[in-house]
Amino acid sequence: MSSWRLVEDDPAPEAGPTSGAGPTSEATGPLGGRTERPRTGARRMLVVAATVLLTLIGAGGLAVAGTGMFAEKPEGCSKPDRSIQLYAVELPKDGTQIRLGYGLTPQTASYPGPLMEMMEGECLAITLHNQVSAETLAALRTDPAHPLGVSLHVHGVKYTQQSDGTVQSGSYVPPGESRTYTWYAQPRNNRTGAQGTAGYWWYHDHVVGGPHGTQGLSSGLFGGVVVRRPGDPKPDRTYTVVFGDRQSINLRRGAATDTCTEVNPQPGPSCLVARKGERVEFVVVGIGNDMHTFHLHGHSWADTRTGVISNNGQPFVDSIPIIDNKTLGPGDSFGVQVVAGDSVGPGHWMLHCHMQFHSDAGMSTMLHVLDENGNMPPGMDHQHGASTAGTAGTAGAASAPAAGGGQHQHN
Ligand SMILES: [Cu+2]
Repeated sequence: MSSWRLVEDDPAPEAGPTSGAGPTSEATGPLGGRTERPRTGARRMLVVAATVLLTLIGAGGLAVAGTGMFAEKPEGCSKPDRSIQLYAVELPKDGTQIRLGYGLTPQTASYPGPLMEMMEGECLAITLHNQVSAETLAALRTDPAHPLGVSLHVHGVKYTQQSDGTVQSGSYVPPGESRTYTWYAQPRNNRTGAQGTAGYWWYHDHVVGGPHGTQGLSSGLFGGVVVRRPGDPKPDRTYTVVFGDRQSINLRRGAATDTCTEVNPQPGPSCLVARKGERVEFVVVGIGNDMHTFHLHGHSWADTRTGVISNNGQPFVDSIPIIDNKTLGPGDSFGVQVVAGDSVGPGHWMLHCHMQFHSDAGMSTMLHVLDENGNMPPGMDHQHGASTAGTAGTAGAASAPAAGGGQHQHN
């Protein structure tokens, strides 16, 4: 059996007290154990004893992983507290764009995928079933030598390499197959210094199209993750809002970002709706190549882990900024909680990227805040167009006709 071995080199003792450049105080290795010192002058030396490891890289190679060479589950996670099934499926195309989605059932797959909610300390096993055809995955592939599959890669929580969701580690799922990924929401530990994992994160494919899952991301394989602590405020509703390339919100732009109907609007990735007084949570994620800013009209939040201040009896904490706009780069995620319509009332509240050419190109949607009974009071007109070129004038448009061009108007 091969192994990598990292040999920590001690400072050369005969070199004298003044000649040793660089840090010389590290008399012990990271684990406190003194090691044999090859006096090579190199501060560190990687020893590759054999090349068998290379044979582990590739399809099926890590099947040996469960045998104990690697721990399959992170420390403290010897047995999953909960198991769920997740399906990767192909969804109807958006124009010519292939769309994929994750779902707790194949029928409910969407982009973004389902919110993964965990409590700190919890260990979650997710079995991913790849129902996307080889043909579709091949169409998304940028390199004909790249393997076909989908995966599940998560940010923020703990996992071993077998749950990394990459080709490099062999932790992906070929078409028609399944694989179980294990996530551990490691709790804060003051004794060990572990910071904990509570917060807002996300998951995504890391395999479709190429080694970084770029085509999986741009096709819809992503979703939000929330790790809570006991005592965290519980939202009434959570929406995952993913800002991406081509001025997109959840891969949609313009009128497609808001498909709420006046009667019985169905909350979902393209319909953000709440009743006044409800605690609404947004899991905000950046994908792609662009910077964005997340702005919500009429509402503000604390720039903290949860978006709220745990005041412990102190009503004001001036060291924590209260904001209504937050910058988001690719791979970033954060969460906020707001009380819908608090002090501002029901209405159609814009939610948009504040990079002006993004919002002008259609990177803008609405949070529809109804009254406590679920009605929109009279006089709350709004309209939005299917603008992709920034040509639609919106000022003074309250009386514009509701028909045509993807425009609609709610009263
Ligand atoms: Cu933007």
